[in-house]
Amino acid sequence: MTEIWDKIIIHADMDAFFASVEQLDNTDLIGKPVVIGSRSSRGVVSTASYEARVFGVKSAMPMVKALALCPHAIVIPPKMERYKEISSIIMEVFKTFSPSVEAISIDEAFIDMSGSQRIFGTPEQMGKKLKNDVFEATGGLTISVGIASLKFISKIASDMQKPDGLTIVTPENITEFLTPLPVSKLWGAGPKTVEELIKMGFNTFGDIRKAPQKYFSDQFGKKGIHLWSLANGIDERTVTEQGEAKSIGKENTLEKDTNNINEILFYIQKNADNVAHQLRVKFLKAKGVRVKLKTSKFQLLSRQMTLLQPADTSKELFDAAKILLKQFEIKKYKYRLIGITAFDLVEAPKQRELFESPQKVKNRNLDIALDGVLNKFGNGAILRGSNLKVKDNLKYNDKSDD
Ligand code: TTP
Ligand code: MG
Repeated sequence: MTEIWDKIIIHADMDAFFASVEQLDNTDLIGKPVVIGSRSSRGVVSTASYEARVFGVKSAMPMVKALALCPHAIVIPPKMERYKEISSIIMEVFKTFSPSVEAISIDEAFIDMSGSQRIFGTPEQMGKKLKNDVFEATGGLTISVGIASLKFISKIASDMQKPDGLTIVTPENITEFLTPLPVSKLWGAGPKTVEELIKMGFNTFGDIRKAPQKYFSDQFGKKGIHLWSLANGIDERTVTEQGEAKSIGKENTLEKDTNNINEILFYIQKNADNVAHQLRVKFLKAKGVRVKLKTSKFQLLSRQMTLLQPADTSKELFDAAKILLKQFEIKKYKYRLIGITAFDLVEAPKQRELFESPQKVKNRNLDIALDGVLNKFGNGAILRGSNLKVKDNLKYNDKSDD
């Protein structure tokens, strides 16, 4: 295979991830049916080793049912910290292949290898090297890899020959690959949509391809166009590196509900400090700001805006939030939760001062001074003088939503 592909996208996903880590850490478990989850009557299966899957055990199944299917299963409670550690190792391996890595869960990512054929060789050589490097770096874990010129096809492909699979779909083979696939493989079609499609007589991608696009948009609206496009091998999506941080937010649940504007501003300011700090640490700027209020009756209200310029200082976020607050009918309700989120994140240029007004540089310098204190003593370390009065109303104060 010597042809050069226009785009090469890898999707890589660890095999029976949590269970395989347990087998790696305890060789007595190798070859045995291992089920991760709590044994309690309401416990749910996180995942199962392939030895347990033979009995029908799978993720999200009640533990009681799993043990009925496989009574000799070895049940192990999850060790999240350990799985996260291994996750970082595999993500590091991915980054040695391409700067463009989009992690989509703890054990899987897209890697954009477009234009790398001269360095890494054919897609097959890339896949083999990736599997080998993950195996070596983790001390013996296997990963399944799918490679295609379209994102969603690489995702379907990585699942085709699990465990320890390598599935390559060349651009010429796309139609042949997609035609027999069941509609349940359509990315974005939930169980309800799948049921509807089957009822309408669409069992495979091939069935969908025979229908005109208009039929799908009439039946399902925008989503219909998306599903029809996938079935036809059309997918414009690219690998987005910032996959892990699409937004950064901070919110507080209060001890006592309030609609006092000064109190609300206090929490907004405090959260803006925190969010701006996180943005700067990650060298990101936000193009949008959202304010979120939850009423005493748990109704969630939110307002958002696009900023004139991407921002990463507390003052800029706070100023935007103040404008947004005017759009709520504040006095109409009392609030139990107050939050601010920065979204539409872009990478911040490193030499930003060169292009900024003296006032903006001053804002940033104040924020950077706060960063120093926060880094050294943790997030609770500093409160602005104007904010000290109301801090007692905090129930628990640290919920990030990024
Ligand atoms: P998956 O990649 O979906 O599953 P897996 O790695 O266990 O198995 P496969 O070989 O089919 O990829 O999810 C990764 C981990 O996320 C999984 O090991 C446990 C966890 N998880 C849950 O806790 N609950 C769930 O419902 C699912 C699907 C996964
Ligand atoms: Mg997996």
